[in-house]
Amino acid sequence: MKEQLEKLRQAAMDAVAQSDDLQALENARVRFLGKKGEITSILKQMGKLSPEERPVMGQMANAVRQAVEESIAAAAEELKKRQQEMKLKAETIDVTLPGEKQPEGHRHPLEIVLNEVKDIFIGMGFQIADGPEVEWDYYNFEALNIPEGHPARDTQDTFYITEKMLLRTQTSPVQIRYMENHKPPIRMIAPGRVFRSDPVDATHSPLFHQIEGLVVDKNITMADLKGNLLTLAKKLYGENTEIRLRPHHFPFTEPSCEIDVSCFRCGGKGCPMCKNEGWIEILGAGMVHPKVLERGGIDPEEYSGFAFGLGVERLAMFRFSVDDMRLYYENDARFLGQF
Ligand code: 2NL
Repeated sequence: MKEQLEKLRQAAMDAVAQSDDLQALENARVRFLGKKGEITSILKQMGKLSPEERPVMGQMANAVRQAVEESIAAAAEELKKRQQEMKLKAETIDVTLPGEKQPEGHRHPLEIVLNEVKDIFIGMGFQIADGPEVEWDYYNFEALNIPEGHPARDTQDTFYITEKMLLRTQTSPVQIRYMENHKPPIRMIAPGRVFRSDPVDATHSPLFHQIEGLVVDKNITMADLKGNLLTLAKKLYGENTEIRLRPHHFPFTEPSCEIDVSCFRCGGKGCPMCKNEGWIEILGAGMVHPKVLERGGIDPEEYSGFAFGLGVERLAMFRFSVDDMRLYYENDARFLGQF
């Protein structure tokens, strides 16, 4: 029995030493110390021993049980500690590791051009203003000297919401509102979305972007218009750029003109970009009509002003040599990724 106990002790210690997780350790405990365990069975056999042997063997068996119990407890402690360490290690975040590189986005080409133009005007001392895209007929037409019955009001071109409410067809309503709230001197631009019920093609879209500008002060003349817009053209297309004013008509300006810039591709010699004209139209402009100043609450006897409007899509098409405006709205990443 003594030998048997010694063997069992050794076997139990080996089993404990080989347990590399808590479940294996528990299995070892059951195997040796459980109700039907190998050490437990030996203890049950004590009764069969002679009275002289009993205390000696009993003591020995208890010592073995105690040693195995202690070694299991120590091993359990150790395993729990190791488990905790492994858990902590797995959860460790190395803050010095470089981050995962995210694919870079791109600014939308219309946004690029818009920001460029805005920056130029900010540099020239203009304020930037905006206003509602859903407008009253009054601000979009009436205040701009486009009375009822005028062809510009045609329901074919304008998205009406009610008889008196519409999607603005130009950003001019922002300037009217600005005049209502600001006294001259006024130097401002109004960039934004405008809406016209045009069928979509390479150069038309029902939603497009405009930048309109307004300057009002005492003694503003056509020379101010020309000087400011020449500066814009030079900053956009380079110092050697020239402009040319052609007579035109807008209901809200008098006189009115369209402004061409000398072709930034060929410098004016003629090329496919300017269709051999040497000039490219980029702006509409004029001296603010006295009736429009009046509607803005400004006395046309005391003040005068000039105004202009340009299409952002058109500018961006020239800028990036894109010949179909629809590309700007399709959000094809292969297109947008080029800017
Ligand atoms: C164009 C023409 C233009 C204006 C817009 C304007 C605004 C007020 C008063 C007078 Cl509040 N005029 N805006 C003036 C001339 C031309 O835009 O071809 N845009 C793309």
